[in-house]
Amino acid sequence: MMIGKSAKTRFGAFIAGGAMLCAASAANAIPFDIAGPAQTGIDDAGGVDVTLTALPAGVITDLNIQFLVEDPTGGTIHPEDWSVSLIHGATTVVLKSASFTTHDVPNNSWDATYDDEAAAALADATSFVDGSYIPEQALSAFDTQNLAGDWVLRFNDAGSPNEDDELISWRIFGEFRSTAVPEPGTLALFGLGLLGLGAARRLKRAT
Ligand SMILES: [Ca+2]
Ligand SMILES: [Ca+2]
Ligand SMILES: [Ca+2]
Ligand SMILES: [Ca+2]
Repeated sequence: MMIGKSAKTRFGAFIAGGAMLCAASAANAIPFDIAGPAQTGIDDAGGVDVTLTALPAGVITDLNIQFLVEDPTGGTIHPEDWSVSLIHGATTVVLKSASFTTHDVPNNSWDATYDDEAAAALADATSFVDGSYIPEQALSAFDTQNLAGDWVLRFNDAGSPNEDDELISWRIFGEFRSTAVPEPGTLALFGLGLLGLGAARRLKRAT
């Protein structure tokens, strides 16, 4: 079947309108990077919660977490002993379990980033090497949730407690969309898209 000229014009206007809307929503994706407090004794018996409170409200589209753990006495850290989870509202994501029986890369610090889009998961061979890892459970569980509110980083030592593991720093970072009222510029683009559709309809009627 041949596509008539008017149908082509209309389709073209639709694509143009859609492209404008996409450009508007991409421009609306805002990076965030929020630091939490340091915490001593994250390997204390009974577990330790560390909380940061995010102020900006908006819909999360990607969330990653980075933390730096160190033994300030210069001794070896023992992340193989503990699980670490990130909790927000009713959602808990396990970043790593206390599943390692070996400690293949002994060190006195570990700078870890957990990111669904990282190249690989943590393994015995890369245990506690600084770098980015795919978490045990997907951080995308937080996508579409509100960034605002408490974020709890939970450590739970299932091995030998009190080995001087300390949280030096941590942060959540990624992108979210503000839920604030759309800016006039966004509305203007949306209006242009609709104008394009209207013009296409008028063109169709004229032919
Ligand atoms: Ca993601
Ligand atoms: Ca990510
Ligand atoms: Ca321990
Ligand atoms: Ca130690």
